[in-house]
Amino acid sequence: MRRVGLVLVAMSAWASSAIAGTINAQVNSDTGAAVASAVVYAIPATGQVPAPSKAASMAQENQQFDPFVLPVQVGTAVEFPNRDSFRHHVYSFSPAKPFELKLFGGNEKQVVTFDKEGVIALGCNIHDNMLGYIYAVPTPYFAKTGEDGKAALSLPPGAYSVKIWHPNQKANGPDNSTSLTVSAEGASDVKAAVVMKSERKAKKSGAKDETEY
Ligand SMILES: [Cu+2]
Repeated sequence: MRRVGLVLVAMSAWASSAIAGTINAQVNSDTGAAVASAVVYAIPATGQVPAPSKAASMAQENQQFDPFVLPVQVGTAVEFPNRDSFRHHVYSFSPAKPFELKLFGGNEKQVVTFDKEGVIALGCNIHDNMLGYIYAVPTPYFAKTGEDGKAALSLPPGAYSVKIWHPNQKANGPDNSTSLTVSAEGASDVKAAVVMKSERKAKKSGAKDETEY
C-alpha cells in the first residue's frame, strides 16, 4: 500500500506542474496604440483557484510608486518598502482596501493584505505627484502588459473568462471579457481594444517641503 501512495503523490505533482497552457494577449487602445501596464487575468470557469502564493511589493523610490500598477491575487500580503531616504505617508481611500502607512525611509517596510477584489488607488500625503494602483483579482493567473501591449499567461488547461483592466480605461467602455478554453497544445490568443481616458498631463511636480507638512 505504501507504494500506491507514492505513485499518487508523484502523479499529482506531475498534473499540477507539467501540463500548462498559454494565453497570449495583445492589448491596444481604441486608437490602435499598444497599452502598457494593463492587467490581463483569467478566472477559471470552475471558480476553483489555489491560494495566493506569490510575494508582491509596492516600493516607493525616487518619489514614485514602483511599479505603477501591481496586480495581485485576492488574499496576497503586499510589502511596502520605502527605498527613499525621506519619509512617505501612503494611503488609500478605495473601498476595496482603505489604509494608511507612515514609512520613514531607509528601506523600512510594512505589509498590507488585500482581501477584497477591486482597484486600490494609492497616494502619498507628503508627495502629491505620487500615484499608483494595486488591482486585486480573484485568480493567480494574471500578467501585466509590457510597452508592446503584450502579456503571456501560463495556466492549467480548462475554461476561463479572460478580463482586462487598466487604470486609465474609460469606466463606460466595453468590458473586454472573453470566454475561452485553454488547451495544453498551442496558445490561445486574446486581442482587446481598451477605450482610454485622455492622459492626465497636469501632474504636479516636486514635493511639498517636509517641514511644511
Ligand atoms: Cu511620498
